[in-house]
Amino acid sequence: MPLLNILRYPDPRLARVAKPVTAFDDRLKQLVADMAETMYDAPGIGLAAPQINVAEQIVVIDVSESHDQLRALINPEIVWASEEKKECQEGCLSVPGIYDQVERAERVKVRAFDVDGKPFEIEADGWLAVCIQHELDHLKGRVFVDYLSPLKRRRIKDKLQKEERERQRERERDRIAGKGPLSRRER
Ligand code: GNR
Ligand code: NI
Repeated sequence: MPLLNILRYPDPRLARVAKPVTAFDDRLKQLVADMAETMYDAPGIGLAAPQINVAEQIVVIDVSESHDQLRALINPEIVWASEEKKECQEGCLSVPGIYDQVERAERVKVRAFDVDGKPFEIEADGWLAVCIQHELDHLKGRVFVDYLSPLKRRRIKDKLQKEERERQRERERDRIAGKGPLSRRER
């Protein structure tokens, strides 16, 4: 199964609002399997479809250390969030190398469908609650840096754009040297 390429901030495709899934078919199951593999490989505790350039409401999450608690959330909705908030250090596979504090609801209740179209609910706290809110933001076109100050956001954008230009230069150099395109692992 192929690893999927993860878009990096500030790619405008990360800012699109994801559409609901309408067909619970083999294509969806394959996509979820590929997203899970990509998430574990990264490694990350969650991945939302917009991050792999699919503008649909699909999320995979596994906050366990044993990597055996995979959940797929299709068309998820937060139906309740606690008044109590907490600050948490967040990172994002689409914002590599950047970590900062974000305020989230301490507990949430989320309603979603599994890959077979069966509805379920999760009441979450701890890392799972943080991750659910982070992933559902991706479906709305939001990334955690949107909660930071304009100054911090500007610095993060500049840093990642500089890194992107550097990667492009390297690709160009390798192309001229006659090497093939790099695999995701080498990038
Ligand atoms: O792997 C991830 N770790 C993480 C840590 C703190 C808060 C949120 C996250 S989600 C992130 C993976 C990711 O970018 N999902 O969209
Ligand atoms: Ni993320």
